[in-house]
Amino acid sequence: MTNISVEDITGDAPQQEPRTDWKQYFSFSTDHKVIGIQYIVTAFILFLVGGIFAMIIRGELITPESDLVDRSVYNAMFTMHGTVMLFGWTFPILTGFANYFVPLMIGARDMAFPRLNAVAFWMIPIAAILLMASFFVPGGPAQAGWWSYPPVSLQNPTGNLINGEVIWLLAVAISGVSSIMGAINFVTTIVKMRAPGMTFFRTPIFVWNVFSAQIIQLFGLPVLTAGAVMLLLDLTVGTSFFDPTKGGDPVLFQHFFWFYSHPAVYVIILPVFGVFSEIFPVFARKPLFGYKIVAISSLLIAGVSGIVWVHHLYVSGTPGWMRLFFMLTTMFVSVPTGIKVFAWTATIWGGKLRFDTPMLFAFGALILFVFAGITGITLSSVPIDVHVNNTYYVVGHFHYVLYGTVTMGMFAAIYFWFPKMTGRMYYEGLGKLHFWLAFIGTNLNFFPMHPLGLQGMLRRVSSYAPEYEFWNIIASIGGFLLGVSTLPFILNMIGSWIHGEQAPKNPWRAIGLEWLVASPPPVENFEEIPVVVSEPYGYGKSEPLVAEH
Ligand code: HEM
Ligand SMILES: [Cu+2]
Repeated sequence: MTNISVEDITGDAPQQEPRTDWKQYFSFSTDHKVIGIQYIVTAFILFLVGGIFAMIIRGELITPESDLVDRSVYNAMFTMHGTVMLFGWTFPILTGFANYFVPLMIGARDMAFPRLNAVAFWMIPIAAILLMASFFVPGGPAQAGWWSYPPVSLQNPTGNLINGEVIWLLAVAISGVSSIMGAINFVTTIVKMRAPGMTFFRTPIFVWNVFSAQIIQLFGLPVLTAGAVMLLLDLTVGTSFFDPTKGGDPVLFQHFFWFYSHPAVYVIILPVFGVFSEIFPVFARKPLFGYKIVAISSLLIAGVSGIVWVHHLYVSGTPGWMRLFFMLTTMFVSVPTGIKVFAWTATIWGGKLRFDTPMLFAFGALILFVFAGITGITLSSVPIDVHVNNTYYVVGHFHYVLYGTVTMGMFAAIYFWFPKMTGRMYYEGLGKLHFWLAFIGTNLNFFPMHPLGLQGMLRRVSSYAPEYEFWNIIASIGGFLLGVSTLPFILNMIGSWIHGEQAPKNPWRAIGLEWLVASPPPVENFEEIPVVVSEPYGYGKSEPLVAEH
């Protein structure tokens, strides 16, 4: 291994980093930091693509009639919107941050398997291009929703072998294989490559949460992949696993699908909880309240998440005893989750709060998450879910999770770590503008979906009864506001990356190994592998984090 010291790279002034040549970001690099940024930028581009689909959906729904796009185009829009947002935005951006920061946070020079890491990344743009190509095949993209339930997904109106649904299944399978590779890499890295002294109970919560999330990937993804392959066989070679007209069982697919896809929600949200746990102590200048319990609660969430999936099948002819069992397990998940919310509140409580953009986003996301949690508990209850299943109430609930918490949480992470990753400061004013547009837009867009759902407006429809018009107009205004909110963000990121002020090593005066190295970190991260001597989050305490040498 070549030993490049910080000075070799930075010269005399440690902050005058030579920039990573932009061409590197288009190469098969095995550096976890390059790969991290490749993931993050790719994910953001796909976020914009998914956002354009969302704008078309909201444009259609501003009037009760189906007038903007054809109904089958509308079906394709919500299918592609959900698919791109989940498989193109949330998973890849989280993998991006995990890639960049897990090795730095645990004191490693790279991931355990750098080449596997690069292969896993490059599968994402391939899957994305494949998915977009489905716009150009006869019949257009898949239209069966992001969960692709048979028998709808088994209809093949054009009769072609290459059709939107087949392409959709291939793209999802590629992204699944990429995630399995990632999971093997993260779990190995976290178990094997921690610096001396970095015991599990000295590891930052972000790392704990990536670990918990990746364990879910390991046990869940093979099940989804099996279900997808069986569906692909039904669709192409005429097997009948799920085709009711040939004796198959469509509900079986729902089990395959949700056995993974419910836990997948925690794969997405756990790293966001990790980001909260990193940001709140820094901006409150207090240690994370109940560090060990917060850490353990992540593993508990991962464990329990494996036995809740049937809450998506309450109305699929599920027997009563099963509905009762899964209602109770689902409600139980709120216990470790509640512990975390309590710990963050206690961390913030009485702290010397500073509301820089990362904190604004994290704090706003926490508020929106509490709201999402409350509607989530209502949905776990069988009688309520039977009433609102397949209505906009559900869409409202999960957007408070996926936009309000996950997407806002990811913006918090971007602002928090932007100085570290680029060596530049972002513009605070633009950051705050972005926050307020996004926070107001989220509520305007997604709150109205709750009354709409309770009144009975179904999801996945392009026309609706005129009495639903009022709330839909509000929601569309909120949607367009969210679209607009990305403009100051894009401007800020591009502008600051090129012209921003030089960032110091540790602009937030945060405690953690990643803040001990230059911004951006040198190729090999640490000149000398640090020796960790204390727990993380020692704000207000005097003990050092690493041994002096
Ligand atoms: C500007 C932001 C957004 C707007 C305006 C928006 C709007 C919508 C609407 C109106 C639907 C329901 C479509 C229908 O049932 O007819 C929907 C579905 C969905 N959205 Fe979003 N959304 C946004 C952001 C996001 C984000 C960030 C995610 C995930 C990270 C996401 C994930 C989903 C999923 C999974 C579905 C379900 C698709 C399906 O029914 O198969 N959305 N969105
Ligand atoms: Cu679920």
